[in-house]
Amino acid sequence: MQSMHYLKNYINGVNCDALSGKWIDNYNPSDGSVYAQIPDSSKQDVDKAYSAAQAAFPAWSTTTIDTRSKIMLRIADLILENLEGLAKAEAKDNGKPLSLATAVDIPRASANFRFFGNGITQFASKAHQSVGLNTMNYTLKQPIGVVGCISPWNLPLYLFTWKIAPALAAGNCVVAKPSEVTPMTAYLLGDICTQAGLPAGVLNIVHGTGPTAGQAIVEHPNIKAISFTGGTQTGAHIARVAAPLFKKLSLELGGKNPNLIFADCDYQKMLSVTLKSSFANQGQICLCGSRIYVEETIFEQFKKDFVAKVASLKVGNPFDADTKIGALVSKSHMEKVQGYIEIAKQENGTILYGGKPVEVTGSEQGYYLQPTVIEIQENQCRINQEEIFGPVVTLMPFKTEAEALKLANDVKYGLSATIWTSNIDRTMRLSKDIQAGIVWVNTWLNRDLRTPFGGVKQSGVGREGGFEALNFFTEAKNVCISYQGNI
Ligand code: TXE
Repeated sequence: MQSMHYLKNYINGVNCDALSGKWIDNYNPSDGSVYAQIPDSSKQDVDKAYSAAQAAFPAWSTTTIDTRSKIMLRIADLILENLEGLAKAEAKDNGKPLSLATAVDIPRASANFRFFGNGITQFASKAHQSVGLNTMNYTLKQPIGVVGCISPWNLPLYLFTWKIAPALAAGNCVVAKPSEVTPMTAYLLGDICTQAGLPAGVLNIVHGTGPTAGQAIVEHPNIKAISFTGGTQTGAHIARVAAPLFKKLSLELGGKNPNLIFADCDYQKMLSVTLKSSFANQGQICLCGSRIYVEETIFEQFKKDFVAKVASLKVGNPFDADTKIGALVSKSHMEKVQGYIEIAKQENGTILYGGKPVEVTGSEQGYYLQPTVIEIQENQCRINQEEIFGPVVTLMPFKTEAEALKLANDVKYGLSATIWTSNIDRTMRLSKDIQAGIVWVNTWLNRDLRTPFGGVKQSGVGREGGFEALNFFTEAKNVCISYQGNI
């Protein structure tokens, strides 16, 4: 029998229980078992975390950049030193293949700290001399104070650290909440931060549900900025709660991203990358290309080749080396995704492959679903308009570039888009006109951390990444000094 893990909040550098003494079950999605309990934190725990952060702020915000940077880099190193354990914890908690957690999630969490640990040393303010008026302006980039970071379950440590690292590097103190569905690696990060020498209270991690612990962070009158990644509906709710409190908000929300495939593309490269952009992480990445549009002349060929490749993906236990598709994150999410497959049938979608749960031997109670490809008749059907966030893609042909663009933009989301073509003029035209924050051409999920990341329309507000993130986590204050004489 497996032993139960009891996770703790990390407040003021100390691991502690929720003040209420209440717990929430944490499931292993690969076999449906409850394997851990997490603190069911309330407003009182968030208040306690805030007080610790506020007390730590004067010292942390005046710590030299060199010292701050060294601590960030030490955290990055320690994450890598603990790669194996963290990757196993992530795979168990989330259901993603261990190979993916090992190759992508945990290295990227380390890279986030390394990037912002180095980045803060390059984050400079500007000076503007007004010649003739005899004034000199300079801009201070000051840390905001105590900020809130709320992250989702799909890329747990990857996205948690993507927020925390720039917030800390910029000199803020943080109250952070990971998703209650995948709390494990955030819990393990607390000890790593202590080992790295992060002073007590600078980072506080509060576990619990969104409507209780998450809402308490958003409602806290003195937590002055919120960086949130999650669903669009939750994002809209957070924006409503935060607006009267005049908080800075960064909202990275859902996506329903088009993948436009033209006949003149590098076909083999497109096929293998499209397989990844459709089903990586069980399709639970906001950047997945879940709407596939293919030029009519190659549509039948693509259908045949793509379905053959999809059929070769092994659905299995996350810990099996050859697993390409692990478990969905939770029972309720599995039911949501299956619900969309039923909707597809009512909408006269043709299921070209998949659509059924998979029983994995030895893990019969796990949440496994076949990768699913559905040919649709109309762009406006629900499965092509709503974020399913699972291993399900839609497929539709187009005749002209203009039609492809219209189909791509005919959706309420605008996070990313992928274009497959060898025509440079087409690339330039479409990249300009596609309504998205990120456009990939002949590639997917290629990320340079210096580049801006975020969406338009209902995919969010604000940009993360590079100096965009450091700008978000600082206030710009202009100082104008009048001087005598000519300089
Ligand atoms: O996300 P939520 P859920 C999409 C995806 C998914 C849907 C719902 O379509 O099916 O969202 O997923 C916290 N105040 N994405 O319900 O609720 C919550 O505890 C403050 C896309 O899991 O948005 C968690 O930490 N916080 C997405 C975080 O918000 C609140 C990734 C995200 O949870 C809160 C995940 C509240 N009132 C889901 N309510 C992406 N953009 O990548 C919840 N939370």
